[in-house]
Amino acid sequence: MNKGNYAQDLQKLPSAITFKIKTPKFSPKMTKKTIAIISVPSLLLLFLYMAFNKDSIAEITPSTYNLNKETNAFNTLVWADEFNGEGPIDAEKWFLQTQLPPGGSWWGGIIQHYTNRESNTYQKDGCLNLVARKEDFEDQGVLKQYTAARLNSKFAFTYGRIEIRAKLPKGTGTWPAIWMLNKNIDEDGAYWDTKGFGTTKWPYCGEIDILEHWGKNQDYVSSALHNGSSYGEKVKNLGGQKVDRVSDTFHTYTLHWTAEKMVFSVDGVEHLSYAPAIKNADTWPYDMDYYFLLNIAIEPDIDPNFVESPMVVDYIRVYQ
Ligand SMILES: [Ca+2]
Repeated sequence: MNKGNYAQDLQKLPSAITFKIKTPKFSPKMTKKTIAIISVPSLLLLFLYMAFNKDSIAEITPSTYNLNKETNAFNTLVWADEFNGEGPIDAEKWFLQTQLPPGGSWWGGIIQHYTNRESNTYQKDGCLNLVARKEDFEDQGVLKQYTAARLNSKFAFTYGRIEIRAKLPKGTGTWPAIWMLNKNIDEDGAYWDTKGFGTTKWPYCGEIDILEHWGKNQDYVSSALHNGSSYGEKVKNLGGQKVDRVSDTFHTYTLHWTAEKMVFSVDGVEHLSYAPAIKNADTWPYDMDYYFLLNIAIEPDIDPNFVESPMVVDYIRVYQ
């Protein structure tokens, strides 16, 4: 969702992540015996680490992945919203993010306000309705011509099978997304940041785009991973597929997320699998808690005849 959206922030980021390794400081009083006591177990640990690491690299093969997949069946429902209420969304499960980023515009040149009003987000007939509208609306001293909403889940988790049944809005210039961010993202106004978890800048925190749809490319749904190794012009971990009448019929969007890989599919048909050969802080910041975001962005090329269009979500379910 944030693809290429943080150009200004990125300029402030260091060109590489560096790790400082603390070396023990030996005082003149330390004897050779002391040094031997410290270094012998250290060398043993290093040897064991190398031996173990070699084995674990050898273990990751397609055949053993299937074995892991079996053990990662994820059949226990741990969190869900079926959207069975009427009216406002469940405040115990969702936070409506409205605070504008510095400068007064959401990243990527999108032009809507995100509001916490029921007219943009409500439950009806067993579904969430997240509605993008053309309307003048002033908030935080800024007048805009479009409104929508940006939900943050108050539930965050690591690994699982995620199922979302949804219909997407229609219209050139609409950009709906159901995605995830690391709980540790440093983003003022985001739910987990307001709870004190915001320590890490995008893209190093990590992002998981379960589904995105651009109204200008109707019925093509895509998924992507953003992290220290893939962002902005460097984005390479993406995939998508054509889906039948994505705005008029419900489809089930699934992410299967294990310690080994992520697999994205629609109605059981895969379109992206992500399993970097080398997993490190840049390629795989995905052994940590993530939360859901649902939003509809409005791009500047919005159809001048656009009035309103909803993202309708029947359910979101997380199995572990
Ligand atoms: Ca439902």
